[in-house]
Amino acid sequence: MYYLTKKEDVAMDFKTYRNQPADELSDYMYKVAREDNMETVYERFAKQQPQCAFGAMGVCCTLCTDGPCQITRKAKRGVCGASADLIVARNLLLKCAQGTAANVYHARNVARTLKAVGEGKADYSIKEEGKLKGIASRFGINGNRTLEEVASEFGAFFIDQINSNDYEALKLVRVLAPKKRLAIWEKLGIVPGGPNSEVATALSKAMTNVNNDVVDLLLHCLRLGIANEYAGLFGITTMQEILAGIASPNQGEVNIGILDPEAVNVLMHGHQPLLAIKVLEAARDKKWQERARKAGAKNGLKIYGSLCEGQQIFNIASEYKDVFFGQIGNWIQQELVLATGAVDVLAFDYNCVMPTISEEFAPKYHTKLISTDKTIRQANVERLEFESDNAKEIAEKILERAVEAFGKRGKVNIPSVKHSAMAGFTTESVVSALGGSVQPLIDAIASGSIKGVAAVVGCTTVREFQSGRHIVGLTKELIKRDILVIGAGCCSSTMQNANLMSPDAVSEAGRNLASVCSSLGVPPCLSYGSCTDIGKIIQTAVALADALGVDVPDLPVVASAPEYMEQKAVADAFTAVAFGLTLHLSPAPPVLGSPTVTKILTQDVESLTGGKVFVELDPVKTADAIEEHICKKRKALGLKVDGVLAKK
Ligand code: XCC
Repeated sequence: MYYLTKKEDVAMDFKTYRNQPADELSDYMYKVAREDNMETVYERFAKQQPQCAFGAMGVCCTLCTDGPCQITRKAKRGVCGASADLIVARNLLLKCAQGTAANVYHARNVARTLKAVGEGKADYSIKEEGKLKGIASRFGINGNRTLEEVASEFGAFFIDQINSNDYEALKLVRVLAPKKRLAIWEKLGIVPGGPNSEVATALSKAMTNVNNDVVDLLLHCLRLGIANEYAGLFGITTMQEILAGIASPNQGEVNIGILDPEAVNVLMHGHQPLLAIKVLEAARDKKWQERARKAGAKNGLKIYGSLCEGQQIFNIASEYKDVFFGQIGNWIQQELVLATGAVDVLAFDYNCVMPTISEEFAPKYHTKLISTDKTIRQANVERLEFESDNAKEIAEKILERAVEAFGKRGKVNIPSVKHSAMAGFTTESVVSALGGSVQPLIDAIASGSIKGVAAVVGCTTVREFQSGRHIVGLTKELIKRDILVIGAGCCSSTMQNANLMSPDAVSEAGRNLASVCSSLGVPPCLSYGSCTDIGKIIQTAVALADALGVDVPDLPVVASAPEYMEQKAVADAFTAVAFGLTLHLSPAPPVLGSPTVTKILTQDVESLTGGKVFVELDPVKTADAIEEHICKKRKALGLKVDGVLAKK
């Protein structure tokens, strides 16, 4: 296993990589933007170099007015007396709290919509009755009443859970957590209460001169990780599936080249897909297609997805093939997508919209921006804020603005190459593709046809000039070694752009994995969707562990966030570790300034939860480490390793 323990490991061989996009279409658009004198994320990153080493190591504290303090050879403590360990742990807890709060905010929005549906006050209906009744019954909500009553009661229950106090264990955890996990969490005292309350307590603990106990601060990160799963990720996907339908495998087009120069193009960008569904439904109205044609768009009006929002639409796109035209790209690509000049409306909800979109790119390339979530305020951006009872109205306005903006287009420059990919995998759809149970997957793992499973998830980053290179390099290495890859978030987009999520990507897979995937007609890299769908990956791991009668850490399964970037990823990382997963991270999180925190996260925590973190910046070495871990777990389960049946 590879661990980062030295300060020098933060540095990278900067000569090896170009600070430019990794995939050819993005690279093409990057050159277009540069010729137009636009500064992109790449130039901004270059201009920030060298970045502050204290910040990178996590040993910069800006909490009080006696600071900012930095831990150096000369100064082992900040003015208040805080050590490097304490500063690093507090900084990490703050990031984890912020990420948890964001996921829970998203879950609360979905719960409000579900409740409003039950009260007859929303533009939505229940698509998955069985799923709603199934989950509601686990919390004692009687399914023999009307669907509306069940929806309203479950929505209200979920909101109450979010708002409950942290001195009472969260019911969501007590009821839904696998028994073996729950026992471990109880022993560690990390069964969380209400997530908002947990976040508030975390913020209090991370104040100046409150808590000096590094272990307690890190255990609080784990508490937040568990709350993040059940009150955040699990809630988001479950309730969105109830309202929008369960993901099902389908084929679609991806990357910038799919934008149609002859259509009015609407991009739904962000993380919360419920409004996008109304936009898709509205776009079906012939009126909009006619208005688009009348405005000069020969091919009418088309809707596309971007970032995690797009991945979630892609998951259920079988239903919207007539109006949904594909998934455009990942976080790094957003400026480049606008540089095509072909995006008429970019409608975005919270998270992952660069400020340069509204300040520089949209004005330059004619794009009309619309923000749809009340957390957002951006100068010169029209606000059409989503409420569950005004979604149809907003959807119509978005389409209207798009037709208007089409008439203002300047030059259009779209790369001519198109890629396709398959999406729509989830525990249910994987089980149904396997004929109704996880047993075939277990058999394939037991026989060695699938050596193990790696969840390659999360963001993209330009740090260390990765820009998708780590995601693609690692994924290729893993499938070559017969390790099935599950993608989510911007990792899914990056794999889609590199043609790794199309069934013909089996040509890149090892012989055994290729044969399993070919017989099922699926790619060797399965997209579970958005970064918020990471919760579903955890559920698949739990289902596998349950079927085998083991605990999650015993599985030949690894998680990796090869280009993690923002705070939700920190919360998700603690979710993974709390569930006992070994987690690869790159770039290095800002903890290396504390040998204690680094050691706890990379070693000691394994004896507590079974999970741990390792950092590796090189994709091939990352694959080596993942394969080594998977083989170790196979051996412990008595499964064949390299064709030999291992002794227990
Ligand atoms: Fe943002 Fe989700 Fe990260 Fe991509 S993966 S950079 S959070 S869009 Ni979520």
